[in-house]
Amino acid sequence: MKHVLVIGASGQIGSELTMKLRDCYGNENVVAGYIPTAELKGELKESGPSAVVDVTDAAGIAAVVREYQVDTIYNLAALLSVVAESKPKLAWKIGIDGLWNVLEVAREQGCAVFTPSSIGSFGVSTPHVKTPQDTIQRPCSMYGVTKVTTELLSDYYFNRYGVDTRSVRFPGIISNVTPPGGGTTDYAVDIYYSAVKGEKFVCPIARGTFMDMMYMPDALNASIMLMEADPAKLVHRNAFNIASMSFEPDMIFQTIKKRLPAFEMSYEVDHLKQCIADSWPDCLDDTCAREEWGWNPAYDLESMTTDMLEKLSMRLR
Ligand code: VAH
Repeated sequence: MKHVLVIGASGQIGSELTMKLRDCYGNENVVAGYIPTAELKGELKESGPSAVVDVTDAAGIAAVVREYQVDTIYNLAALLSVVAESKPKLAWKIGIDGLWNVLEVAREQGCAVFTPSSIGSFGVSTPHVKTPQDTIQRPCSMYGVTKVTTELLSDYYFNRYGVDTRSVRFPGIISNVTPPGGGTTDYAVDIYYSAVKGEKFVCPIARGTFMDMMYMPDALNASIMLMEADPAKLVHRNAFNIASMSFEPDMIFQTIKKRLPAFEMSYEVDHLKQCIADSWPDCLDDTCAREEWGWNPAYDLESMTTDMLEKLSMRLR
């Protein structure tokens, strides 16, 4: 049975990924790694082992990997795109210095490593529609710079040292559990909260701005499927394009309004978020993921909206 460490277990993806991994591999076999300022709570804390893991502390990571005989590390430590622009040095320290520590521990102790990239790894010179798996990557944000470097460093550790590194390029992730923390795509989560609370939503992204988005259950399945995939079939490793839906603000608004007719939205464009969003692709070509490890999302905008409104209504009303 796998022994897994999730670094960044209190984050938007990490918190749900930890619970999903515990379902897959057994509660006791999945360690929730967290930083002291992001204390774990509730089922995440009670359902299995946890440990303080600061990605900038190599010795600390190594000690936890040894103590729990970890063979697979999901490294989700990162600053998201908007926050990274206000703290670029910290974004690099966590995203890349931290990744170096994780890869060195993995090399010394024989662990597989999953460190996600993002659609943020592309820039304005990348083809925006049906973005190819292999194409130009000249991002303009610090978040994007750390994600391209993540892909290259992970490839290097596989090619040079044989470390089993794998990852995907996540789109904007939408979930009904842990709110997002400082990203360009946060609007696609916040809009559902406003709708369920009966509040008018003020959208920070301009009408007509397409971005790839994905419901959390599909993102979690993609991460685990890839790490379970037959390595002999992987032509690519870091990082697979994965896609499930591409929409712009008016499309998600109309999908919600069909279900909640009183829901209203206006626009107040946030310049930084819009500048980042304009540099990202409209929609990815994820043929390689589908062919090499069977990627196949379950949710589209309609089914995600039904589930989001149902789950949030139960929790917030
Ligand atoms: C962000 N939600 O907006 C993250 C993600 C592709 C988007 O990286 O920064």
